[in-house]
Amino acid sequence: MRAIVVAVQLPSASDLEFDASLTELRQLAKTLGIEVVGRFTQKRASFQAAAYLGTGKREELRALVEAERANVVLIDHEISPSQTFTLEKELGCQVMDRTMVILEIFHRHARSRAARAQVEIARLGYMAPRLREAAKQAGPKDRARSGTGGRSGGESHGELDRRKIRDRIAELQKELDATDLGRKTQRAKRQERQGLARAALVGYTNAGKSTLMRALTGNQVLVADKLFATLDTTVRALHPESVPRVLVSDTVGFIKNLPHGLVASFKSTLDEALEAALLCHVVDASDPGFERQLEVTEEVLAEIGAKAVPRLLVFNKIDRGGDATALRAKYPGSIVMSARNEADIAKLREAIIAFFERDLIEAEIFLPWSAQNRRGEIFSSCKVLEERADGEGAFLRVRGEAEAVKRLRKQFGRVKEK
Ligand SMILES: Nc1nc2c(ncn2[C@@H]2O[C@H](COP(=O)(O)OP(=O)(O)OP(=O)(O)O)[C@@H](O)[C@H]2O)c(=O)[nH]1
Ligand SMILES: [Mg+2]
Repeated sequence: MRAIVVAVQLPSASDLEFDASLTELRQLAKTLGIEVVGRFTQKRASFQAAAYLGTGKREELRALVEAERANVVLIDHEISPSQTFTLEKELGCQVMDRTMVILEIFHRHARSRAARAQVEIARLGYMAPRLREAAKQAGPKDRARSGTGGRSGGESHGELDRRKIRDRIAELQKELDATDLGRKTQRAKRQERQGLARAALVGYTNAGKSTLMRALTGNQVLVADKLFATLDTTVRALHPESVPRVLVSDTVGFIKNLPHGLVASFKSTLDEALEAALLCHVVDASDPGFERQLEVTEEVLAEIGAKAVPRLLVFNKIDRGGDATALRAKYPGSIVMSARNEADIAKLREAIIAFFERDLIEAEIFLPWSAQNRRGEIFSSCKVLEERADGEGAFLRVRGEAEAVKRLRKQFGRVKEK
């Protein structure tokens, strides 16, 4: 596929922002295996109502499409179904807007049943008005012709499609509920994880979340230099294990103008992760547009109700570029690092553990000689700082999560709190 990327620059968009967005669209295209052979832009006060670009510009673009033998035009905004149709007719090639490109990537990368169902729901929501437009464009002739099909009398094309889509979405929703992410299982899982220390890696797509997940947990999650490599949330404990034991989750990445349907449909996947007590917001410090990416991520987090969760800002890929000193000065408390550097990974790990250690308490537990077979319980739920023994048994000074220590205290009566 050969593509031309096209965008209207509105007065509200700075040159820097505008260029960064088009570069990103190129990357999105690359992720889909589309070769970008040209770039075409226009400055306008607003999008042209009928066809996004002005009349003269559409002529120019048509010539460029022909000259470059392009077979698709990628628009860096979400445009209406009728704008898409008009453009396709005039340009004589396929037209995909930014939303459709992103949906297509999600569609191709979705592996699990849950992710597939979520993406399809979003795609159907996007397609519905476009099918309606197609039916409208096809006109009454087509309507009469397809009227000979098995459709019950009186129903227009549009109505039928709408109903079909509604039914399919309901079906997918049911399927989604039945998967691992189904509400019941989810609730059970949540209960299981309640009281456990949990951190989630969040951030713009391609920032390095999965790479850090791998480094922190030893889990073989997919790392790839493409956008939206990760669609499913994975949860693993820090490895080697820490006290307290910390569960880390890797999540789907965000992007500017993330289609609304996608945000909504991925909310259930994200919800689980966002119940974390700590969000490690990973930022690609080597990207010149990192500040905008940081903002976008914060906007999406606010949109899905995670505004108040404590953050650990992680500036990654510093080996590729970026000004570490400036970042540290501007974002106090942040971590500036490279996933390629083991000492940096250790630093990140320590910062995560330190966050949860604040909630730990210390206590002394008495374990009589007769109960030595239960040592394992203590060692697995707390960190044993010190141990001494007398004629009756062992005294263990432990540090652990308040819940765990209280439970031990109940079980092993004679304890002194510190
Ligand atoms: N040079 C350099 N490359 C990195 C670093 N961290 C990650 N990468 C690379 O960046 C690319 C994206 O990494 P991922 O871990 O897949 O990014 P992600 O945030 O999970 O991306 P999505 O799942 O698509 O949202 C991969 O090619 C990684 O090898 C780093 O610190 N330095
Ligand atoms: Mg990833």
